[in-house]
Amino acid sequence: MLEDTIAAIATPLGEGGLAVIRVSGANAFIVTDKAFVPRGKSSLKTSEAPTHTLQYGHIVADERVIDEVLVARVCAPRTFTREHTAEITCHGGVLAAKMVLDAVLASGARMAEPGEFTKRAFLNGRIDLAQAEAVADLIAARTELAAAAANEQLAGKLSQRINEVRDQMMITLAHIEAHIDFPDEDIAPDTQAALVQRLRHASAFMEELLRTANEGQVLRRGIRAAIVGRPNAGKSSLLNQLLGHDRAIVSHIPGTTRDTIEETANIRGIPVVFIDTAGLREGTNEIEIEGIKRSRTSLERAELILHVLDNSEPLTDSDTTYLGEFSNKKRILVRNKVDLPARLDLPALDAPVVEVSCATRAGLESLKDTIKSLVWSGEISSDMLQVMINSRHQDALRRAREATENTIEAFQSGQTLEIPAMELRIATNAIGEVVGKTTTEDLLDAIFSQFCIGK
Ligand SMILES: Nc1nc2c(ncn2[C@@H]2O[C@H](COP(=O)(O)OP(=O)(O)OP(=O)(O)O)[C@@H](O)[C@H]2O)c(=O)[nH]1
Ligand SMILES: [Mg+2]
Repeated sequence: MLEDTIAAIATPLGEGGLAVIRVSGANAFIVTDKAFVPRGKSSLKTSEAPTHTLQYGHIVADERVIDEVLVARVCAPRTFTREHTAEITCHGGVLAAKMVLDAVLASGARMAEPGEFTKRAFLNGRIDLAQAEAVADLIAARTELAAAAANEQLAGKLSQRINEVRDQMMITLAHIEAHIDFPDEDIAPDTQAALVQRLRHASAFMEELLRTANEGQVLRRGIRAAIVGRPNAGKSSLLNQLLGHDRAIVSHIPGTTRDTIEETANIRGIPVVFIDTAGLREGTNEIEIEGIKRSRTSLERAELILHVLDNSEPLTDSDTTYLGEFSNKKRILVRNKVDLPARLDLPALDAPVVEVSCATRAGLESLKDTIKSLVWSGEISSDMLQVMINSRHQDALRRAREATENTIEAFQSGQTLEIPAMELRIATNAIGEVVGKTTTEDLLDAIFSQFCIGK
């Protein structure tokens, strides 16, 4: 598969000033030559141009000029894929880019699969698996913080630490295996103590990384926060204030919101998907009943609940019911309308209470702080950003840690050396999965198919 030359549009589909068609593979320049006619005195064919230069000319198909373009020639190995790469910059617009791509495909390139450029970068050893995943994270990042974390991973900070520990574990394994091969020599007690010490160190390191899993997930996926409460409490007003624009209809008529409305906001660097819902009550008509059903579904799927209460009205029986109902969820009680005379008597509950006014914007910043502190354990130190693991890493590290603990135990209970050796082999394989030292074709497919085409 690495033999053929692949091509794809690397820029988003849609209208834009420019679009880029990327061509990568051993024949990238031969393929491009067939579609590209240099123009002007100093322009050269792609195959004849010096590396890292731009050539001006036309893309031609069936002797017809399709577009006026600039072609970059970038020779292996100093490219993203480590293969010869031509990048054709043409006019933006879905049709122009598509016609240039078609011309390149007709000249002998194959349409790239999603993530195939990045996959080649991995297979050719330019980046490891954790870094490849960071490319996808970077594209998907919705906040600067998420992008910063992805950049650190792309730069290899996580990989570096993983590799250091894995190396230590491999040395230990080699040591044990040497003793299996020469059974006459026992491992000296102080050597064994040193080996155990090294494994303890590795295990503690994995434990530390595993602690970033939650934050890693939060940054990558964002969290879902449902805004619920009885009709007219000010849920839609709160959504609008948190988003900073008038997304949902607000009115004094109870039951305004029927359908659920979802939109992402950047809350202190964390992508939060806010879901405005229909006010909870015994529905009076078919549409409202359906709306309330949807509110309930959103509620179940949400990781956080913002329960909005009207500070200017006394608590009703249904409020009390809902307060009890949501008590098993991570939640914030939002006392809205504090600009009006207070008539709400809220019982003491085990949840943070924040007073806000959507009319004056009072309390909104402190609500954002509360949201952040609930979903983020501790401070977002720049140190943590370097190593925000994802769920695949989490799974691999859990297995690696467990096998490391088993190794220590087997050692200490004086089992024959085959047992700790076997456990330690499992552990090194598992930790190697993070950076792709141990992989399967299925795993690679699963990872790279999540990419967009052209990346
Ligand atoms: N004085 C005051 N009025 C508010 C405040 N927040 C919302 N309101 C008013 O309360 C009414 C209801 O607001 P909405 O945001 O539509 O309430 P909701 O909870 O989405 O209502 P439903 O969609 O019907 O369930 C509107 O007239 C808002 O202008 C506030 O902080 N202070
Ligand atoms: Mg509403």
